[in-house]
Amino acid sequence: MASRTISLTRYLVEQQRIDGLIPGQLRLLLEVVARACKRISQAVNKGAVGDILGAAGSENVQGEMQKKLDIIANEVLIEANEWGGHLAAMASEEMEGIYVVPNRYPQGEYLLLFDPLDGSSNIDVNVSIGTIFSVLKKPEGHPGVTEEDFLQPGSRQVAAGYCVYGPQTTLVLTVGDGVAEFTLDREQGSFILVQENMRIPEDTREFAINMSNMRHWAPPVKRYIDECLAGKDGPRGKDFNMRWIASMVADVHRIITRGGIFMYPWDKREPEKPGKLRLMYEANPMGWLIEQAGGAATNGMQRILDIQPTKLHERVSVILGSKNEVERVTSYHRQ
Ligand code: AHM
Ligand code: MG
Repeated sequence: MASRTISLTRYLVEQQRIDGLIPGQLRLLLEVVARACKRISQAVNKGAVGDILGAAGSENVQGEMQKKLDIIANEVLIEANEWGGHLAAMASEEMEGIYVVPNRYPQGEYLLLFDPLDGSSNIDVNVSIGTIFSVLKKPEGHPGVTEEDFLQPGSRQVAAGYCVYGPQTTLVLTVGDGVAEFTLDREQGSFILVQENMRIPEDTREFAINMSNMRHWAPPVKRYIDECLAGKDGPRGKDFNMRWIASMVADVHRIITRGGIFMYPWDKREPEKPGKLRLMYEANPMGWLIEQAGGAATNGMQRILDIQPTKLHERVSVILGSKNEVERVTSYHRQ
Protein backbone atom coordinates (compact mmCIF):
# COMPACT_ATOMS: atom_id res chain seq x y z
CA MET A 1 0.00 0.00 0.00
CA ALA A 2 1.38 3.43 -0.88
CA SER A 3 2.09 5.46 2.25
CA ARG A 4 0.66 8.69 0.78
CA THR A 5 -2.51 8.94 -1.21
CA ILE A 6 -1.39 9.53 -4.78
CA SER A 7 -4.02 9.88 -7.47
CA LEU A 8 -3.42 8.82 -11.06
CA THR A 9 -3.35 12.51 -12.03
CA ARG A 10 -0.64 13.29 -9.51
CA TYR A 11 1.33 10.18 -10.47
CA LEU A 12 1.30 11.16 -14.14
CA VAL A 13 2.25 14.79 -13.42
CA GLU A 14 5.14 13.67 -11.22
CA GLN A 15 6.33 11.12 -13.76
CA GLN A 16 6.28 13.84 -16.40
CA ARG A 17 8.40 16.03 -14.15
CA ILE A 18 10.90 13.38 -13.09
CA ASP A 19 11.95 11.68 -16.26
CA GLY A 20 10.00 13.30 -19.07
CA LEU A 21 8.59 9.88 -20.03
CA ILE A 22 5.09 11.28 -20.25
CA PRO A 23 4.77 14.29 -22.57
CA GLY A 24 1.68 16.48 -22.07
CA GLN A 25 -0.39 14.90 -24.85
CA LEU A 26 0.32 11.40 -23.58
CA ARG A 27 -0.62 12.41 -20.04
CA LEU A 28 -3.92 13.77 -21.31
CA LEU A 29 -4.48 10.59 -23.30
CA LEU A 30 -3.92 8.36 -20.25
CA GLU A 31 -6.20 10.51 -18.11
CA VAL A 32 -8.92 10.31 -20.74
CA VAL A 33 -8.61 6.53 -21.09
CA ALA A 34 -8.83 6.21 -17.30
CA ARG A 35 -11.94 8.41 -17.28
CA ALA A 36 -13.52 6.25 -19.97
CA CYS A 37 -12.71 3.15 -17.89
CA LYS A 38 -14.53 4.73 -14.94
CA ARG A 39 -17.61 5.13 -17.10
CA ILE A 40 -17.38 1.55 -18.34
CA SER A 41 -16.94 0.41 -14.75
CA GLN A 42 -20.18 2.22 -13.81
CA ALA A 43 -22.02 0.48 -16.63
CA VAL A 44 -20.59 -2.92 -15.65
CA ASN A 45 -21.68 -2.35 -12.05
CA LYS A 46 -25.26 -1.65 -13.02
CA GLY A 47 -25.58 -4.96 -14.87
CA ALA A 48 -29.15 -5.94 -15.67
CA VAL A 49 -30.48 -2.82 -13.93
CA GLY A 50 -28.67 -0.67 -16.49
CA ASP A 51 -29.86 -2.90 -19.37
CA ILE A 52 -26.30 -3.61 -20.46
CA LEU A 53 -26.33 -7.42 -20.37
CA GLY A 54 -26.98 -9.79 -23.24
CA ALA A 55 -26.29 -9.94 -26.95
CA ALA A 56 -26.44 -6.91 -29.22
CA GLY A 57 -27.52 -9.05 -32.17
CA SER A 58 -24.55 -8.02 -34.34
CA GLU A 59 -21.19 -9.56 -35.28
CA ASN A 60 -17.78 -7.89 -35.14
CA VAL A 61 -15.10 -8.11 -37.85
CA GLN A 62 -13.80 -11.37 -36.37
CA GLY A 63 -17.23 -12.96 -36.81
CA GLU A 64 -17.87 -13.01 -33.06
CA MET A 65 -21.28 -12.15 -31.62
CA GLN A 66 -21.13 -8.74 -30.00
CA LYS A 67 -22.55 -8.16 -26.55
CA LYS A 68 -24.29 -4.91 -25.67
CA LEU A 69 -21.41 -4.05 -23.37
CA ASP A 70 -18.81 -4.60 -26.14
CA ILE A 71 -20.54 -1.86 -28.12
CA ILE A 72 -21.14 0.46 -25.16
CA ALA A 73 -17.49 0.23 -24.06
CA ASN A 74 -16.28 0.86 -27.61
CA GLU A 75 -18.46 3.97 -27.90
CA VAL A 76 -17.41 5.29 -24.49
CA LEU A 77 -13.72 5.03 -25.46
CA ILE A 78 -14.23 6.74 -28.80
CA GLU A 79 -16.39 9.56 -27.46
CA ALA A 80 -14.01 10.24 -24.60
CA ASN A 81 -10.92 10.30 -26.82
CA GLU A 82 -11.91 11.90 -30.10
CA TRP A 83 -12.07 15.58 -29.11
CA GLY A 84 -9.05 16.10 -26.83
CA GLY A 85 -6.49 16.83 -29.56
CA HIS A 86 -4.11 14.10 -28.39
CA LEU A 87 -4.99 11.45 -30.99
CA ALA A 88 -4.71 11.02 -34.73
CA ALA A 89 -6.76 7.81 -34.87
CA MET A 90 -8.01 4.79 -32.95
CA ALA A 91 -8.35 1.08 -33.69
CA SER A 92 -10.52 -1.37 -31.82
CA GLU A 93 -11.12 -5.10 -31.72
CA GLU A 94 -14.78 -4.24 -32.28
CA MET A 95 -14.33 -2.09 -35.44
CA GLU A 96 -13.33 -3.25 -38.88
CA GLY A 97 -11.22 -0.26 -39.91
CA ILE A 98 -9.41 2.50 -38.08
CA TYR A 99 -11.34 5.46 -36.65
CA VAL A 100 -9.70 8.69 -37.77
CA VAL A 101 -10.33 11.67 -35.50
CA PRO A 102 -12.96 13.81 -37.30
CA ASN A 103 -11.83 17.03 -38.98
CA ARG A 104 -13.76 19.20 -36.54
CA TYR A 105 -11.24 18.29 -33.82
CA PRO A 106 -7.50 18.96 -33.71
CA GLN A 107 -5.26 16.02 -34.67
CA GLY A 108 -2.75 14.75 -32.12
CA GLU A 109 0.37 12.65 -32.54
CA TYR A 110 -0.76 9.41 -30.91
CA LEU A 111 -2.59 6.28 -32.01
CA LEU A 112 -4.77 4.42 -29.52
CA LEU A 113 -5.66 0.74 -29.84
CA PHE A 114 -8.04 -1.13 -27.57
CA ASP A 115 -10.01 -4.20 -26.75
CA PRO A 116 -12.90 -2.28 -25.17
CA LEU A 117 -14.34 -5.23 -23.29
CA ASP A 118 -12.09 -8.24 -22.86
CA GLY A 119 -13.65 -11.45 -21.59
CA SER A 120 -17.02 -10.88 -23.24
CA SER A 121 -18.22 -14.39 -22.38
CA ASN A 122 -18.05 -13.42 -18.68
CA ILE A 123 -20.21 -10.28 -18.88
CA ASP A 124 -23.54 -11.95 -18.24
CA VAL A 125 -22.26 -14.20 -15.46
CA ASN A 126 -20.78 -11.47 -13.25
CA VAL A 127 -17.14 -12.57 -13.57
CA SER A 128 -14.22 -10.13 -13.97
CA ILE A 129 -13.82 -8.48 -17.37
CA GLY A 130 -11.71 -5.55 -18.51
CA THR A 131 -10.44 -3.03 -21.03
CA ILE A 132 -6.98 -3.39 -22.62
CA PHE A 133 -5.21 -0.55 -24.41
CA SER A 134 -2.00 0.21 -26.27
CA VAL A 135 -0.56 3.56 -27.41
CA LEU A 136 1.73 4.14 -30.40
CA LYS A 137 3.11 7.29 -31.97
CA LYS A 138 1.93 8.13 -35.46
CA PRO A 139 4.93 7.80 -37.78
CA GLU A 140 6.11 11.17 -39.06
CA GLY A 141 6.67 12.19 -42.63
CA HIS A 142 3.21 12.09 -44.17
CA PRO A 143 -0.03 13.96 -43.59
CA GLY A 144 -3.17 12.14 -42.52
CA VAL A 145 -3.25 8.69 -41.00
CA THR A 146 -3.63 5.23 -42.50
CA GLU A 147 -4.01 1.69 -41.27
CA GLU A 148 -0.32 1.07 -42.10
CA ASP A 149 0.62 3.65 -39.46
CA PHE A 150 -0.71 1.23 -36.83
CA LEU A 151 1.35 -1.73 -38.05
CA GLN A 152 4.25 -1.20 -35.67
CA PRO A 153 5.81 -3.91 -33.52
CA GLY A 154 4.88 -3.90 -29.81
CA SER A 155 8.39 -2.74 -28.92
CA ARG A 156 7.38 0.69 -30.25
CA GLN A 157 4.50 1.14 -27.77
CA VAL A 158 4.79 4.29 -25.67
CA ALA A 159 2.15 3.29 -23.13
CA ALA A 160 0.03 0.23 -22.40
CA GLY A 161 -2.40 -0.81 -19.74
CA TYR A 162 -5.60 -2.47 -18.74
CA CYS A 163 -8.47 -1.90 -16.37
CA VAL A 164 -10.08 -4.90 -14.63
CA TYR A 165 -13.73 -4.62 -13.61
CA GLY A 166 -13.79 -7.13 -10.78
CA PRO A 167 -14.48 -6.94 -7.06
CA GLN A 168 -12.40 -3.77 -7.39
CA THR A 169 -11.83 -1.67 -10.49
CA THR A 170 -8.08 -1.65 -11.01
CA LEU A 171 -5.99 0.16 -13.60
CA VAL A 172 -2.52 -1.15 -14.41
CA LEU A 173 -0.21 0.96 -16.50
CA THR A 174 3.26 1.16 -18.03
CA VAL A 175 5.02 3.92 -19.93
CA GLY A 176 8.23 1.90 -20.11
CA ASP A 177 9.40 2.59 -16.59
CA GLY A 178 7.94 -0.32 -14.63
CA VAL A 179 4.33 -1.17 -13.89
CA ALA A 180 2.05 0.77 -11.54
CA GLU A 181 -1.35 -0.26 -10.17
CA PHE A 182 -4.24 2.04 -9.26
CA THR A 183 -7.54 1.16 -7.60
CA LEU A 184 -10.70 3.16 -8.21
CA ASP A 185 -11.92 4.86 -5.05
CA ARG A 186 -15.59 5.35 -5.88
CA GLU A 187 -16.14 7.89 -3.10
CA GLN A 188 -13.39 10.15 -4.42
CA GLY A 189 -14.04 9.21 -8.03
CA SER A 190 -10.30 8.79 -8.64
CA PHE A 191 -7.81 6.05 -9.30
CA ILE A 192 -5.40 5.82 -6.35
CA LEU A 193 -1.88 4.41 -6.61
CA VAL A 194 -1.70 1.14 -4.68
CA GLN A 195 1.53 -0.31 -6.02
CA GLU A 196 4.56 0.83 -7.96
CA ASN A 197 7.13 -1.46 -9.57
CA MET A 198 4.99 -4.59 -9.68
CA ARG A 199 7.27 -7.62 -10.06
CA ILE A 200 6.40 -11.11 -11.31
CA PRO A 201 8.25 -13.95 -9.56
CA GLU A 202 10.52 -15.75 -12.06
CA ASP A 203 9.26 -19.17 -11.02
CA THR A 204 5.72 -20.36 -10.47
CA ARG A 205 3.58 -23.37 -9.65
CA GLU A 206 0.48 -22.07 -11.38
CA PHE A 207 -0.57 -22.27 -15.02
CA ALA A 208 -3.54 -20.88 -16.97
CA ILE A 209 -4.70 -22.54 -20.16
CA ASN A 210 -8.05 -23.73 -21.50
CA MET A 211 -7.56 -27.46 -20.84
CA SER A 212 -10.59 -28.42 -22.94
CA ASN A 213 -8.42 -27.77 -26.01
CA MET A 214 -5.74 -30.25 -24.95
CA ARG A 215 -6.41 -32.70 -27.76
CA HIS A 216 -5.82 -29.92 -30.29
CA TRP A 217 -2.50 -28.60 -28.91
CA ALA A 218 0.89 -28.79 -30.59
CA PRO A 219 3.38 -31.26 -29.00
CA PRO A 220 5.50 -28.62 -27.12
CA VAL A 221 2.45 -27.27 -25.28
CA LYS A 222 1.18 -30.77 -24.52
CA ARG A 223 4.62 -31.73 -23.19
CA TYR A 224 4.81 -28.68 -20.91
CA ILE A 225 1.35 -29.22 -19.41
CA ASP A 226 1.87 -32.99 -19.08
CA GLU A 227 5.02 -32.28 -17.08
CA CYS A 228 3.15 -29.83 -14.83
CA LEU A 229 0.35 -32.34 -14.29
CA ALA A 230 2.84 -35.08 -13.33
CA GLY A 231 3.48 -33.04 -10.17
CA LYS A 232 6.08 -33.86 -7.51
CA ASP A 233 6.92 -37.26 -8.99
CA GLY A 234 7.33 -35.93 -12.53
CA PRO A 235 10.28 -34.21 -14.23
CA ARG A 236 9.40 -30.84 -12.63
CA GLY A 237 9.56 -32.23 -9.09
CA LYS A 238 6.72 -30.02 -7.83
CA ASP A 239 2.94 -29.84 -7.86
CA PHE A 240 1.19 -27.27 -10.04
CA ASN A 241 -2.13 -25.51 -9.60
CA MET A 242 -4.39 -24.37 -12.44
CA ARG A 243 -6.54 -21.25 -12.95
CA TRP A 244 -8.53 -20.22 -16.03
CA ILE A 245 -10.86 -17.24 -15.78
CA ALA A 246 -11.47 -16.92 -19.54
CA SER A 247 -10.86 -13.17 -19.28
CA MET A 248 -7.27 -12.58 -20.33
CA VAL A 249 -7.30 -9.31 -18.43
CA ALA A 250 -8.14 -11.07 -15.16
CA ASP A 251 -5.71 -13.95 -15.74
CA VAL A 252 -2.92 -11.50 -16.54
CA HIS A 253 -3.75 -9.41 -13.50
CA ARG A 254 -3.38 -12.46 -11.28
CA ILE A 255 -0.05 -13.26 -12.91
CA ILE A 256 1.28 -9.71 -12.51
CA THR A 257 0.17 -9.84 -8.88
CA ARG A 258 1.46 -13.26 -7.82
CA GLY A 259 3.14 -14.96 -10.78
CA GLY A 260 2.06 -17.77 -13.09
CA ILE A 261 2.03 -18.59 -16.76
CA PHE A 262 -0.79 -17.87 -19.24
CA MET A 263 -1.07 -19.63 -22.58
CA TYR A 264 -3.45 -19.32 -25.48
CA PRO A 265 -1.43 -21.27 -28.02
CA TRP A 266 -2.05 -22.14 -31.65
CA ASP A 267 -4.17 -25.27 -31.92
CA LYS A 268 -5.49 -27.62 -34.59
CA ARG A 269 -9.08 -26.38 -34.45
CA GLU A 270 -8.28 -23.59 -36.88
CA PRO A 271 -4.82 -24.52 -38.17
CA GLU A 272 -4.57 -21.55 -40.55
CA LYS A 273 -4.90 -19.07 -37.65
CA PRO A 274 -1.78 -18.43 -35.55
CA GLY A 275 -3.92 -18.28 -32.40
CA LYS A 276 -7.11 -16.87 -30.93
CA LEU A 277 -5.91 -13.68 -29.30
CA ARG A 278 -5.22 -10.45 -31.13
CA LEU A 279 -1.68 -9.14 -31.44
CA MET A 280 -2.45 -5.41 -31.45
CA TYR A 281 -5.20 -5.22 -28.82
CA GLU A 282 -4.27 -8.01 -26.42
CA ALA A 283 -0.84 -9.60 -26.87
CA ASN A 284 1.25 -6.44 -27.40
CA PRO A 285 -0.04 -4.39 -24.46
CA MET A 286 -0.08 -7.40 -22.13
CA GLY A 287 3.31 -8.57 -23.40
CA TRP A 288 4.87 -5.20 -22.65
CA LEU A 289 3.29 -4.96 -19.18
CA ILE A 290 4.50 -8.46 -18.37
CA GLU A 291 8.06 -7.65 -19.54
CA GLN A 292 8.04 -4.39 -17.61
CA ALA A 293 7.16 -6.39 -14.49
CA GLY A 294 10.10 -8.76 -15.06
CA GLY A 295 8.25 -11.53 -16.91
CA ALA A 296 8.44 -12.71 -20.52
CA ALA A 297 6.03 -12.99 -23.46
CA THR A 298 6.53 -15.06 -26.62
CA ASN A 299 4.50 -16.75 -29.34
CA GLY A 300 6.51 -19.93 -28.75
CA MET A 301 9.21 -18.96 -31.23
CA GLN A 302 9.88 -15.25 -30.76
CA ARG A 303 9.29 -12.35 -28.42
CA ILE A 304 5.76 -11.01 -28.92
CA LEU A 305 7.03 -7.42 -28.98
CA ASP A 306 9.34 -8.17 -31.93
CA ILE A 307 6.56 -9.41 -34.22
CA GLN A 308 6.03 -7.11 -37.21
CA PRO A 309 2.24 -6.93 -37.66
CA THR A 310 0.91 -7.33 -41.18
CA LYS A 311 -2.72 -6.47 -40.46
CA LEU A 312 -4.75 -4.69 -37.82
CA HIS A 313 -6.70 -7.69 -36.55
CA GLU A 314 -3.78 -10.13 -36.70
CA ARG A 315 -3.98 -13.08 -34.33
CA VAL A 316 -1.13 -14.63 -32.43
CA SER A 317 -0.22 -17.50 -30.16
CA VAL A 318 0.45 -16.19 -26.64
CA ILE A 319 2.67 -17.54 -23.86
CA LEU A 320 3.38 -15.05 -21.08
CA GLY A 321 4.14 -14.70 -17.40
CA SER A 322 6.87 -15.90 -15.04
CA LYS A 323 10.13 -15.71 -16.93
CA ASN A 324 11.60 -19.16 -16.31
CA GLU A 325 8.37 -20.94 -17.25
CA VAL A 326 7.87 -18.92 -20.44
CA GLU A 327 11.48 -19.64 -21.41
CA ARG A 328 10.89 -23.35 -20.79
CA VAL A 329 7.80 -23.54 -23.03
CA THR A 330 9.56 -21.46 -25.68
CA SER A 331 12.60 -23.76 -25.61
CA TYR A 332 10.28 -26.79 -26.11
CA HIS A 333 8.95 -25.10 -29.28
CA ARG A 334 12.43 -24.43 -30.60
CA GLN A 335 13.70 -27.98 -30.04
P1 AHM B 1 -12.79 -11.45 -26.22
O1 AHM B 1 -11.81 -10.32 -26.44
O2 AHM B 1 -13.75 -11.59 -27.35
O3 AHM B 1 -13.45 -11.41 -24.90
O4 AHM B 1 -11.93 -12.85 -26.31
C1 AHM B 1 -10.71 -12.98 -25.65
C2 AHM B 1 -10.85 -13.91 -24.46
C3 AHM B 1 -9.70 -13.76 -23.51
O5 AHM B 1 -9.97 -12.77 -22.58
C4 AHM B 1 -9.64 -15.12 -22.86
O6 AHM B 1 -8.35 -15.44 -22.40
C5 AHM B 1 -10.06 -16.03 -23.98
O7 AHM B 1 -10.82 -15.24 -24.88
C6 AHM B 1 -10.92 -17.16 -23.49
O8 AHM B 1 -11.17 -18.01 -24.52
P2 AHM B 1 -11.90 -19.43 -24.32
O9 AHM B 1 -13.34 -19.12 -24.14
O10 AHM B 1 -11.59 -20.15 -25.60
O11 AHM B 1 -11.30 -20.09 -23.12
MG1 MG C 1 -10.25 -9.62 -25.76
